[in-house]
Amino acid sequence: KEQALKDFQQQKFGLFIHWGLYAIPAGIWNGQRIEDLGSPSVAEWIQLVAKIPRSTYAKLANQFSPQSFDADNIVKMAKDAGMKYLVVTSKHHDGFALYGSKVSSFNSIQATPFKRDIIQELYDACLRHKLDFGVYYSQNIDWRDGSDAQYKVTKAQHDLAHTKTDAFGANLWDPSKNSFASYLNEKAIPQVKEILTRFKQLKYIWFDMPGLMTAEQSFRFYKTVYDCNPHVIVSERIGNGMGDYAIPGDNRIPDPSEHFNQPWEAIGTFNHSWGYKSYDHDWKNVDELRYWLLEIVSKGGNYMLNIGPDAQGNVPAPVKKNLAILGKWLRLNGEA
Ligand code: FUL
Repeated sequence: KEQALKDFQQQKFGLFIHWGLYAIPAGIWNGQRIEDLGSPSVAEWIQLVAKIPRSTYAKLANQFSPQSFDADNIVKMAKDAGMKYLVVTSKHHDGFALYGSKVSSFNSIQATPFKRDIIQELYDACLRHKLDFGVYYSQNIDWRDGSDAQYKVTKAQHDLAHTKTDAFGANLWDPSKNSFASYLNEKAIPQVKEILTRFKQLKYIWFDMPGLMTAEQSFRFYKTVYDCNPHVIVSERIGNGMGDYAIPGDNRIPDPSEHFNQPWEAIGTFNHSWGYKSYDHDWKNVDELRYWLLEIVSKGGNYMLNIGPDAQGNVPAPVKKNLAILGKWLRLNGEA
């Protein structure tokens, strides 16, 4: 694992991909923009913000058929931009898996007319083009199957087990009827095992939003990963201080006084959303990208820059253009 972490620190620049059913509404529900409905106003949170019932949200899968999706094009775009690794959402907070999971049929093969394994295709393309590969996995928040993410345990239990009673991200509008424990046993842990067993060359697993998870629960995830593949490195957001690398925050460059005891990775959006948002055209220009990359890398971190493909699988044109220019500049300076 030490070597894996050293290798990670050498990578410097990576591509983050947020993609899923939320690319279809693209920030608008029943004619209303997400910021007019509540917060957070990132497009992949539409289900929570618009309080969409689980059965209604699941119907989006019937429309998911991204005919323009081409894993090789995306991976080549990342490579030409000087990126050395890629991390893609295998399951975000909505509970939808972008690979053919045997654990839950709410996935890109069984639930959609597309019937393709997006994670497998990106994984294969990364191996072909020699880019390191990782997945994001939302271990705690699962609006479809994760009940209320333990929110309704009694206040006393909260005080005993946690210092926080924060409901942020919990499904309180239409939680699944199962318990959070059964979600862990029957979905999250088995899916993590499935991913680790299937994608043998996986380098990173990017857990996120641990919320009210206990140390025991975070540890279960850590041990599951370790037992399947001890070389895989784990993001800080597994919770309870158990990650292998630190993340200074969403869209945040640490200031020079901040010290990390671990390798770290700053993550950033290209506009103001992780998932595709049809009306957000405020893309970072090339100078801004250069600034973020230089600031972060000169302070010793990695920069993982996000894209959100649209519902057809297209990467927005300004993203492609600016990445190509940035890559050219890096090559001219011998950095890519
Ligand atoms: C957050 C998530 O809630 C966002 O949707 C996104 O995945 C970002 C990278 O992490 O906190």
